[in-house]
Amino acid sequence: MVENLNTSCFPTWCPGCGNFAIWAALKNAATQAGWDNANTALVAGIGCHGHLLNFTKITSFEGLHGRAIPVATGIKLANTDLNVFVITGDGDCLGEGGNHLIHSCRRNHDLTILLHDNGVYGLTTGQTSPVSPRGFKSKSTPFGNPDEPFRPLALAITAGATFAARGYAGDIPGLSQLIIKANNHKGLAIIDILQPCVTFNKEYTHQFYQENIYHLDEKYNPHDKMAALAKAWEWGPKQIPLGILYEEDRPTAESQISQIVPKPLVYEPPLRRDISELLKKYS
Ligand SMILES: Cc1ncc(C[n+]2csc(CCOP(=O)(O)OP(=O)(O)O)c2C)c(N)n1
Ligand code: SF4
Ligand SMILES: [Mg+2]
Repeated sequence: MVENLNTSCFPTWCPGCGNFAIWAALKNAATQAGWDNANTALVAGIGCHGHLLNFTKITSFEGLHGRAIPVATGIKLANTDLNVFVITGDGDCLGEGGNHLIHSCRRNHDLTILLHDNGVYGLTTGQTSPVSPRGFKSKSTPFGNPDEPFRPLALAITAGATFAARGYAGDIPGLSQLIIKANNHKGLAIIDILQPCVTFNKEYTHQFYQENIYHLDEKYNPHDKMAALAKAWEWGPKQIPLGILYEEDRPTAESQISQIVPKPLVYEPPLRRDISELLKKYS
């Protein structure tokens, strides 16, 4: 049982930042599910979200901006026994790293993506991101964002994600359970986490979310792809659904690679080849 998942680093997030709650939810989930240094790896991109790695005592790797997913994919392919989490931001995952999101969903890699969705580039002081609303004023769009925002879960479901959910940083117990369910799912699981950036996003505030989110009820069927897509497109006054929007049972990428099915690659002895003749030829 994991007892203390805090490192000696004191969190540097702004007071009131939604990242604190996501961090707490992840630690709750890890404590309940028994994730630790030996069985779990966290991979982050660059952004305020990525600082979470510095404060959490679980094996981790901070990649380049937009490249968390390919690093996580490599770790999972090397050791399929690990729980592998991607800690990413809306800029990291949908802007610079958007192509990696699409293809990891298409291939159904067995990863859990926690998308810290604050609607801005927080770390670089609040530029407009692919999910910022149309008309959003920031340093990069001082006259208002002229572009339509992405709906991240609609993109993920269309690309082939087999688990798509939305959580809210203001609900730590609910988010903890969602994280456990996402990791239990075999295949590409993504949670779009509504995360207020109290410093740079004055539109998507706690008050905005509390007024506009609602929970999917028990009658909702998460196995109906078209219904899930309709839910993923919902965004408006009192119209932001939370919960598991989509769930599908489909073979993972890892389960279809014959070389790693019998046992994880990491347990194979290193393959030694004599390349002295080759070296002589080209030296
Ligand atoms: C290759 C590369 N491009 C751009 C940057 C600059 N950069 C660092 S973080 C960031 C955006 C972060 O936004 P997001 O992923 O939403 O994370 P947040 O800070 O909001 O958590 C950018 C553009 C970088 N570090 N590396
Ligand atoms: S800039 Fe925004 S996302 Fe970054 S730590 Fe501050 S409140 Fe959080
Ligand atoms: Mg962001």
